[in-house]
Amino acid sequence: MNAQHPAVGLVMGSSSDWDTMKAAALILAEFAIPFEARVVSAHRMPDAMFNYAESAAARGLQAIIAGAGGAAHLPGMLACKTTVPVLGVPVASRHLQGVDSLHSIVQMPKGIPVATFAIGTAGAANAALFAVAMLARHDPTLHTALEDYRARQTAAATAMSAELSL
Ligand code: RP5
Repeated sequence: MNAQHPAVGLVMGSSSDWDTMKAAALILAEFAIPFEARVVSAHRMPDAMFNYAESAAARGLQAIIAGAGGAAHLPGMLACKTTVPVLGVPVASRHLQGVDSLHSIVQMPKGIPVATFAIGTAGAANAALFAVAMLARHDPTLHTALEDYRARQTAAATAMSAELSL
């Protein structure tokens, strides 16, 4: 992978989504995946959103992780304009705690898929891990790193039994 050219686009509807989407950025950084992070608001900058989607493939993006809250149209509208896989992250909203975001992202019409993850930081981290898994299919070094990540997770969970004391 070329460190100068992002392989993953990490976009969000507002800088207020960054606290959540940072969980994806941390995973991508951990795996040394070149990525870019941008605010691309579906409602406040629709022309920029379409331009981002339309240029994604030519710029070499292999996945777009898109997070938004409330009327979370960003992932779906990006997916309408590109065949680069879009991974949608519902950001927890103030009034409906992200159930609105989840429904907005997951209920895509047949023909335009958005891979939809859990609400909040777990979803953001898992979207990044999913992107890592996609890239690892053609990158043996990355595949080994992902296997190691899983092994460390298993070891940490296995060690948890020792914490169960009265
Ligand atoms: C959405 O509206 C954004 O994705 C964000 O989750 C939500 C609130 O945005 P701000 O009002 O904080 O900018 O478009």
